[in-house]
Amino acid sequence: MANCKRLIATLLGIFLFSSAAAAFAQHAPLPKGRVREYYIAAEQVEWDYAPSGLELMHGAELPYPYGLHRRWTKTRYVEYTDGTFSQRKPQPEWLGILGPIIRAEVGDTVVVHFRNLTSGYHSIHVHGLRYDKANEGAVYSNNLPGIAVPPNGNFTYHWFADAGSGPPAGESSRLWLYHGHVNEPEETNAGLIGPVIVTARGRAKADGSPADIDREFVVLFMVFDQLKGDETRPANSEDGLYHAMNGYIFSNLPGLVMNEGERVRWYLAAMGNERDIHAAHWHGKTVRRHGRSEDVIPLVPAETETVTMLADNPGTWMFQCHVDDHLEAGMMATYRIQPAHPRSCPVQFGNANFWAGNPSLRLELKNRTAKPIKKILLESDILVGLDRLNNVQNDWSIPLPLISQQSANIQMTGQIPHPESILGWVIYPQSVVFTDGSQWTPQERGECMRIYWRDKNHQDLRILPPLEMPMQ
Ligand SMILES: [Cu+2]
Repeated sequence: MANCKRLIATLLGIFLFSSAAAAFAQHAPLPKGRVREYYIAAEQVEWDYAPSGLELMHGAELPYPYGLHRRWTKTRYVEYTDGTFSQRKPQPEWLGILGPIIRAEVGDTVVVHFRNLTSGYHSIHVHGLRYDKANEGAVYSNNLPGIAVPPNGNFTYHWFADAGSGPPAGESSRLWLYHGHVNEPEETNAGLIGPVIVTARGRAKADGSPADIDREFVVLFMVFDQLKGDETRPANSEDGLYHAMNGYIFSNLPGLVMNEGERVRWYLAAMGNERDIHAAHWHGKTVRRHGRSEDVIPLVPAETETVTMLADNPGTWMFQCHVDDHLEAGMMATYRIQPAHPRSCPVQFGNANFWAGNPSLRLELKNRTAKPIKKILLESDILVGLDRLNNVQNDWSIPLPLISQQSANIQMTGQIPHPESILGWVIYPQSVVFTDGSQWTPQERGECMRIYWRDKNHQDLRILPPLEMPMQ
C-alpha cells in the first residue's frame, strides 16, 4: 500500500514536473523579434461564389440550386497599405474571400490596426498567438474596447507569437485563424475570417514566410449559409448553402498553380457548423503531414492543418472535399503543376478558313519534327457557348506522309449543323505516328491545342474548362 502511494506520488511528481517544463517552454523569454504591423478593415463586398457562371470541373452549367443566386453581400477583412485606409493591398487571387495573411516568426509581435467600415459591430479574435484580455477581441466577460468595434471605429490589437504559437519541432511553419467574435457564427458565415502563418524561430524569410518552402497556399473549407436562420427554407433543402473553398464553388477557385519541383506548403482549415466536417483530398500527389504521407486531411470546424507537397507530378489535378455530399454540392477545385520542361508540339496549326462561309474547311498543318509523319489523329471541337464543347465527327483529309518541317493544307468536307452558332473551333492532336514507328500522344487532354475564335478579339479565357479536365 505504502509502495503504491509512493508510486502514485512519483508518477504525480513526474507529471507535475513535465507539465511545468512544458509550461516553462511555452513561456520562456524569447529573444526580441520584430514588430509586424497590419492595417485591416472590415468591409461589405459583393461576392460571387462562381464568377465564371459555370461548373468548371466538367465544363457544365452550375447545378440546381447552387446556380440560382451566385452573388451575395458579404463582409470581409480587407488589407490596406497604411493607416489612411485609402489604398488596398493586393492579395493573391487564390485567397478568395479570406482576409490577408498575417505573418509572424516565433518571437515577433503582431500589431493589427483594425478599422470597422461596416454598419455593424465587429472585432478580430486570433487563434494561436498570445494575447491579454484587452486584445482578445471577443464579446463575453469584459467590456474592453477591442471586444466590439463600432461602425467607423478603430482598435489596435497587439498579439505575440510565443513558443506555443510555433509549428511542431522540426517543422518550419503552421497555420492559425483569425475571425470576428462579436457574434462569431454570424461573422464567420459573413466572411470575416483570415489566416495567420507562424514560422519557427530562425526559419523565416524577411517577409515571415518559411525559408525552406517555394510556394504557399491557404485553403478554407467552409459551407456558407446565405439563408441562415430562415425558417421558410424546407428541411433538407440545399437552398442558400455554398460548399466553398475560399468562398468559391464548383472549381471556380483560381490560381492554385505551382511549378514542377517546388516544395509547396498547403495550409488547410475548416470553419462553420456540424456540416463542416471536411476531408481535403488531392489527386495526383500525396502530402507530408508531420512525417507521414497522406492524401486526405480531415478537418473539423476551426481546426487547422499544415502539410507539404513536393510538386513533382505535372498536370492539372483535382483538389476536393471527400465528403460525398460536399463534393456533389461543389466543394471542388483544381490545382496545376506546370511542367519544368514543357514538351514542344509535334505539329502546328496555321491559317484556317473557318469563318469564310465555305462548306469545305481548310486548315494549315505543319510537321515541326525532324521525322516524317505517317499517321495523325486530330480532335476537332466546336464551342457553341462557353460551357458547350461539341465534338465534330467529320475527319480531316490529310496528305500523308507529311515530311519533316513541311506544311500541308488539310480539308474537312461534310455538313456542320448551324455553323452560324459556332463561337470557336478547337483543334488538337490525339496521336501522331511517325514513319519510324515512334508515336506522340498528349500527356493531358488539349495539349498543343489551338482555338480559332470567330471574334478575333475574343478574350483569352483563364480556363477553358472542358480542356482543362476530361469531360464525363
Ligand atoms: Cu467537406
